[in-house]
Amino acid sequence: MAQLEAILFDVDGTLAETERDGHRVAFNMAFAAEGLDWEWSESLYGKLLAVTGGKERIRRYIDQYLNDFHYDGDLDEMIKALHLSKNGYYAQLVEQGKISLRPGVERLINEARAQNIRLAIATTTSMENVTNLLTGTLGKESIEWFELIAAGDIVPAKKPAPDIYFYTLEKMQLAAENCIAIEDSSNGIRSSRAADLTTLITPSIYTMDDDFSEAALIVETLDSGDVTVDTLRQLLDN
Ligand code: XBP
Ligand code: MG
Repeated sequence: MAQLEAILFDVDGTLAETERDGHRVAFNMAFAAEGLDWEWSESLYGKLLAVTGGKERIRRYIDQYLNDFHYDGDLDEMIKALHLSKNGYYAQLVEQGKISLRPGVERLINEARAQNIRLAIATTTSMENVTNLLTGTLGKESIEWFELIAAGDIVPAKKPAPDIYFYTLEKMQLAAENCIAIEDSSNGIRSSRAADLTTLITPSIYTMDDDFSEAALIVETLDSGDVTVDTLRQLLDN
């Protein structure tokens, strides 16, 4: 019988509703600071979320929505700088307390720690966004609660590719059958399932209508679904 050894958390949409009022707002702040008249509305951002990774998302926007855009310099460098600036604004928003954890996240983390379940983060977002979010919501020491934070460009292919989960399992010397992934999106569950991980879904604002047919369990939030460590153990047994 499989034993629950570790919980692997996605970040954006899963730990917190970061996209609409966090990353999106920060992208717009970075565009304005650069003198660009780009403005990502809530609905446009929903479409752009099909692309994972902030740098990749900016590039998709330029390719798909800005037919007349021409940049004389190195576009890769320009995107990199914009993205860095955006992450700076995101950090400010987190610091100002504009983003809080979703219901039940802190409770489940505490419960898992009390039972010596290993914890990790497997995300597409940049490392600094993860550490800023953890510090801003759970306190600085919480970074140590996670044995591994696998983030951003650490793997070449972002979700929905399974690379970030393969990387996490390998680094932690874990078998997929002994872990649960917690995700909020179809890109996330495609990634976790391709790595053979039993996956619990808590849909977020932008992902309510995603395809979650591969989920072991779908709950509105960890609290409303009464998700405990024992719930996760039962999912592995099924
Ligand atoms: C979500 C993402 C990220 C964020 C923005 O990843 O796709 O790109 O939207 O963060 P996950 P960056 O749900 O796996 O955490 O700008 O740092 O990419
Ligand atoms: Mg997510």
